[in-house]
Amino acid sequence: MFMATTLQQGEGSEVEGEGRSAMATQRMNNLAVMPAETEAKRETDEDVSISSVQELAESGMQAVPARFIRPEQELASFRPYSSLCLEPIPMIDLEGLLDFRRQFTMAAISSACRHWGCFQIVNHEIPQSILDDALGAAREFFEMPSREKQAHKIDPSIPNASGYGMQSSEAKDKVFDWGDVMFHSNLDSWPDNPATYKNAMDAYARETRKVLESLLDVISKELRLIPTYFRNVFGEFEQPLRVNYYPPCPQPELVLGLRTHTDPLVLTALLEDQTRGLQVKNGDKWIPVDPESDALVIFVGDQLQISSNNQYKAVSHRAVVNNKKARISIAMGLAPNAKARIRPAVQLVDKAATSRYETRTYAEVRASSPNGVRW
Ligand SMILES: O=C(O)CCC(=O)C(=O)O
Repeated sequence: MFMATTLQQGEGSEVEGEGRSAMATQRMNNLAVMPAETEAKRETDEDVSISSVQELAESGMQAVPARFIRPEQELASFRPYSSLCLEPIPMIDLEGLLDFRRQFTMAAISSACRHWGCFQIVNHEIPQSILDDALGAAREFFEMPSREKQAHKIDPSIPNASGYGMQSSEAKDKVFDWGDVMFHSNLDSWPDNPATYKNAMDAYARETRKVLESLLDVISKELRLIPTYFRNVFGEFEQPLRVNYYPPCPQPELVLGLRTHTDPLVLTALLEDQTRGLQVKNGDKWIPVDPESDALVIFVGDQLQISSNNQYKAVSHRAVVNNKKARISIAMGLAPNAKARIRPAVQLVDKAATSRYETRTYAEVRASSPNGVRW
C-alpha cells in the first residue's frame, strides 16, 4: 500500500468498449499528424472546433492531433523512471487523530503540508458506498450519449461558470489537455441524468467537506493559530467540484490529461478510480500517486500557502493518460468566500519571516491568476 510503483504512460489493464462517432472520425482524419509536423500543424488547427476529447478518442484515430501535443521541453519530463528511487507521498491514517497517536498524526499532517503539499488519507470516516456511488454516477454521466452531455455545455467565456466541456477550453497556451470535465462551481447545475448524479455528488461533497474542515483545524493548530482560524478568515466556503474524464489515448507519451497546475483553493480532496494517472511534483521530480480505493488525496492550495506565509506549499500536480483504459477522478475543493481577504496570518509574519504577499480579496486573486484549469 505504501510503495510507489512505476507509472509509465501507456500502462493500463483493459479497454472499455465504447461506440465510435463518424463525425469524430472525420475530424480526426482532418487533424491527425505525426509529431514532427506538430508546430506547423498547430497553427492550422486553430479554427477547428473540437467539443469533446471522449468523442475524439472513440473515433479510433491512431495519432493525436497536433493541438494536444505538449512542447518538447515538457515531454522530456514524461520519460520513464524507476519506482525504486521514488518516495511515495505520505499516507496518513486519520483514525490516529482519535486515539493516543493524535499528536503524532497532527505532526504528520503538518509535515506533509510543509514538505509535499499533498498526502493521502485513509480511515477518514466517509463510507465506502458514498465514494463508490460518486464514481459510479460520474461514470454513468460520461457514458451517456454526447447530445445529453452537450446539453450542459460550458460557456468558457464566463469565469467560474458550471458545465460540461473539454478540460482545456480556456487554455491560454493553446495546447489542449486529453480530457473532459463536468464542473460545478458551487455544488450547482446538477444534470437530471443520470438520476443518481445529484444525490451521489451531494453526499460525497458533504462528507468530504467535513473531512477537509477537520484537517484545516489540525493545520491551524499546528501553525499555533486558533483551531478555527482558517474557517474564520476564509468566510463561508464555496465548494467547487470537478468530475474529470480521461479517455484512452493512442499516444499517451505526447499529451497530458490535465496540465500542470496548483489549485487556487484552500484544500482539495481527490477521489480516483483504480486507474493510475495522477502525478505530483516534489523538488524537480514527478511522483506517481497510486490510487487506493478507500483513500483520498489531499492537496494544499494556493490560498493556504499564502495564509501560512509559505510555511505550507501548494503542490503542482498533473494527470497523465494511458492507451488502454479511461480514467475518472473527482476533485472537490474548499474555496474562500469571494470577499475574504487573502493575506498571511499576522501571527506568522515577524521580523524573520516578513509577509511575502499583499492583501487581496479572493475575487481579485481569482481574477488575476487564471491557470487554465477551471476552479
Ligand atoms: O485527475 C487527476 O488526477 C487530477 C485532477 C486535478 O488536479 C483537478 O481536477 O484539478
